[in-house]
Amino acid sequence: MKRAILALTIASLGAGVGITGATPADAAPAAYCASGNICVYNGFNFTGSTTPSWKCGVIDNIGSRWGSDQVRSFINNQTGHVVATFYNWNGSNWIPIGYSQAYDSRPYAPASFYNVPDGVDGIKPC
Ligand SMILES: [Ca+2]
Repeated sequence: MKRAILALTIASLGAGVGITGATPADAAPAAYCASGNICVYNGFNFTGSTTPSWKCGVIDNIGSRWGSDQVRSFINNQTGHVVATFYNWNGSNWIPIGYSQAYDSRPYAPASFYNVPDGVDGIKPC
């Protein structure tokens, strides 16, 4: 039991160091999203870690590489006023839960996108 508590404490300390000890290389430029992409962030105001999606007609499973239910802000920097669709994976199907028409920049994503199991797991950029 003592060992388990110690391991938990070390893990917690490690997480704290990761948050407070970010190097310049870890810090993404604020609100940068390359043209043609929709970029989601796990922090509000385009902070935290980010991942881009860009392939039209394909649901990009961001949950598999970046995480699920944590889209707190996003920038849709695509062209031509295309509409991106945000999806939740309900265990057997992709369910659309939100849309964004380019250009669109949301420092605060809808509350239904994060911290809930039905939050965003995938994005079809266009
Ligand atoms: Ca989800």
